[in-house]
Amino acid sequence: MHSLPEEATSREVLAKMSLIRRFEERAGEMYAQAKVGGFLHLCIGEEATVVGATQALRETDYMMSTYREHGQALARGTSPEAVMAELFGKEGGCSRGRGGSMHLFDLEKRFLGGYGIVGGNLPLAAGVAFASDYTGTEDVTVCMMGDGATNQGTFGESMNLAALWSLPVVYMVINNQFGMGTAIHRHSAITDLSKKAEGMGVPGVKCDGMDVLDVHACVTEAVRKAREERSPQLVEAVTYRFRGHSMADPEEYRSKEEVAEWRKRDPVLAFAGRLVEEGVVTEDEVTKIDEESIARVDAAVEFADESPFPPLDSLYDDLYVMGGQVQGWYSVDERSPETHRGEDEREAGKVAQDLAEAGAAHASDEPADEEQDLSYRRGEDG
Ligand SMILES: Cc1ncc(C[n+]2csc(CCOP(=O)(O)OP(=O)(O)O)c2C)c(N)n1
Repeated sequence: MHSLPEEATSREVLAKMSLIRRFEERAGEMYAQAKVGGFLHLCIGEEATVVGATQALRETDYMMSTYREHGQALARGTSPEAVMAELFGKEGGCSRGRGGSMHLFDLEKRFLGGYGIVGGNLPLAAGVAFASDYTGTEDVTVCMMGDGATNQGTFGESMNLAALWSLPVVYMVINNQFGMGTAIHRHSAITDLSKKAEGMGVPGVKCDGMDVLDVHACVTEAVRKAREERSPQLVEAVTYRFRGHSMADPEEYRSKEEVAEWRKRDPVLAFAGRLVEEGVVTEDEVTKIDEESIARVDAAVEFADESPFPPLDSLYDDLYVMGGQVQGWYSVDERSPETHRGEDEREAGKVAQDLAEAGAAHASDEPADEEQDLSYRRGEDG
């Protein structure tokens, strides 16, 4: 058993886990009230993995995550207001309402997202680590993924380059034991994921993802090796998500008994219990910390409610569109200097409507294939 950190740190760790728990619960409620659109993936049950890892980083280190990343942003120090407003798609959000739940981003906190593509963040993290190395800084990048992401091609590609180029990166698998509705033993030939990158030259360790101190100890050592020895590392934190994959998950792939069994190891309650047992805080103080978290989240919801939606005429701001490489009604034609259809959207007025219609017509030009699996169009894949 790891010994507790000093009192102030112990309280900070509990407060962060408690804030994440209360934030996620409320985010789920806001989704049910249709204040949040698109998909919503909660990390309830996984708080120890997020906070244990974040506490191991310097302010100047980078962190990247998946679409299940509200906790990471909060733990990194993005305000609950900015995260909640982003979920609401509002201008006050950390991605100015453009990203939503899956695309939180906060450069100031060196939190580089928020990625909806499973495994898509892995090579990007290698790139960030390469940049740190190339520019001669001591910064380390921690890149988180789920167990399902370890089956993506990007996993092998990224591990190989990280080892080949001695990149200062720690890849962290938050193994919640399911990729959507598929249990790990049904999706991965190797279930000890800490070993999965060994053949590519990246050594790994496994830690107890329900124990914030164990996660912290493992990630701290991995970060040290990445920083000082320029040796990329893999950390597997074994945990469990207490809620469904996303808000639209009937959870038919696991039993209520299994969930109840894991809930007995609730990482927030376990850490609070330990602090009380060792006399660091009283039970009343634990209640107070919880109440403060609820109040922080209340304020975040109020802020998000009051924040405006982004102005309609900013719709095309910040879009990066290639030239001839991307064929489509929306692509920018770089072959001649004058303004083309769609490039001057602020002055567009009615043209915007014409363009939307042209886009729709273009899309419906595709021959329909009756046999095609259209489940993604019904939004079941998120
Ligand atoms: C490249 C890609 N394929 C499929 C999906 C659909 N999808 C969304 S989440 C998910 C499961 C990923 O599971 P895991 O990596 O274990 O992360 P977790 O959701 O458990 O945190 C899948 C297959 C996607 N977003 N991206």
